[in-house]
Amino acid sequence: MKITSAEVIVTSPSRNFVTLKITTDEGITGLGDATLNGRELAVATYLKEHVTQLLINRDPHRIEDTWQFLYRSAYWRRGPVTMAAIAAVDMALWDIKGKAAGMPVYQLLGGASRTALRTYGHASGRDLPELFDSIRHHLEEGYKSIRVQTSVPGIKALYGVAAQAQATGERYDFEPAGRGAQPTEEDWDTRAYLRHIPTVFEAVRNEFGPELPLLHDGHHRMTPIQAAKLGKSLEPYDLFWLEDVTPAENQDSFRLIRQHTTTPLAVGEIFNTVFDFQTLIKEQLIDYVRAASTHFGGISPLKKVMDYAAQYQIKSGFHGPTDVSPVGLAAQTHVGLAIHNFGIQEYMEHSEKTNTVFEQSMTFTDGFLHPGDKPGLGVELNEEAAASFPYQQAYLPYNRLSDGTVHDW
Ligand code: GCO
Ligand code: MG
Repeated sequence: MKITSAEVIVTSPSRNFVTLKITTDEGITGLGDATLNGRELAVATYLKEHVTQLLINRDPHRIEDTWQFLYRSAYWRRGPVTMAAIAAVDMALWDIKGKAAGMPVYQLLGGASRTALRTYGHASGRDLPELFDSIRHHLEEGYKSIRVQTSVPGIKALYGVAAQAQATGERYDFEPAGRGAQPTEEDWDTRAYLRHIPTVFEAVRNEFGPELPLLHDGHHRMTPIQAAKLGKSLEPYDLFWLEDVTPAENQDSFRLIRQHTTTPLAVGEIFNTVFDFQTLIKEQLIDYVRAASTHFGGISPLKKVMDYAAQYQIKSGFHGPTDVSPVGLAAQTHVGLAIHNFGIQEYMEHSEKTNTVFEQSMTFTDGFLHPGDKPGLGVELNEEAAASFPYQQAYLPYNRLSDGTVHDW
């Protein structure tokens, strides 16, 4: 079999998605996700200008060789743009291999290690009544584990909080606010946040009892010592995990956090390669790997990092927001089903429009995801529908402290 074409398709059903479609001389096609939220066209251009022509005439079965070729021959390694581009090729080749074999990708990765993947959903609210409603709504939808985010008194910022969505009955990121020529600017105050969050978890535990697994995302906004303090103050509420407490470029800083708290830690949604996890895994400084197949170079390296993490009893908690396309989500669902050290899968449900563009065999039943048993990844692109949603410039918001300083997030 030989690759005869590789096309990049940019579509924006409710968010921007970059998809690579590889076609072979046997008529089998494969899809890969190359979406990098807020910097989508950089990856689309990287693929179009520097990668697609290199794929023509290659044997699509040689997934590892193609991965190593793209990673090493570029000379310039790593980084989100490069790794999202390589991820798309890797996923598309696994999709083709699965279709050629007549098997879903998880079978090629060793077969199912469980019946389905437990997920967590995003509950949020501007205040406790709104938050409680949102938690109840998620429980009714079948979710068994819940991420809890709220507004903080004194901070106007609402990232991760479904303020508008509450009013319209939709989730906050179906129609993200950040579309347009400039990113939205938000405000931030870490001390106010640190005072408030333990009171929220206390209230949630009082209302929903001790069993419900609860998660929280700190979005890189704390210093290591502030993170240690938050982890410690949340210990009575027995979190499933506390995510991205501090920017993780400096992996060593997690030693300090770990010395102070037994709250489980999840890190890595913005990581690109195993090297970003090296110290965190080998020193057992984290409990969950948050990588996304799309930003981590695809299915092949995601499987490898999880095998490395398994030696240290670290589990998966792959990044699955709606800016990972249904193709990227499917890719990591196949990995999650196959590996032994699966932990939990983030799941938010894509919008109706997105589901029209990407036809999926994935199912979400009673809080559990399954990628389905169609050969390959189980996602088909409706190109006509994709073409009806042209790209729209969109940025993530960012935040500043009260004195105007740009802050981490
Ligand atoms: C999460 C994330 C997202 C990211 C978003 C950026 O835990 O799901 O933090 O909300 O901010 O994916 O593109
Ligand atoms: Mg996060």
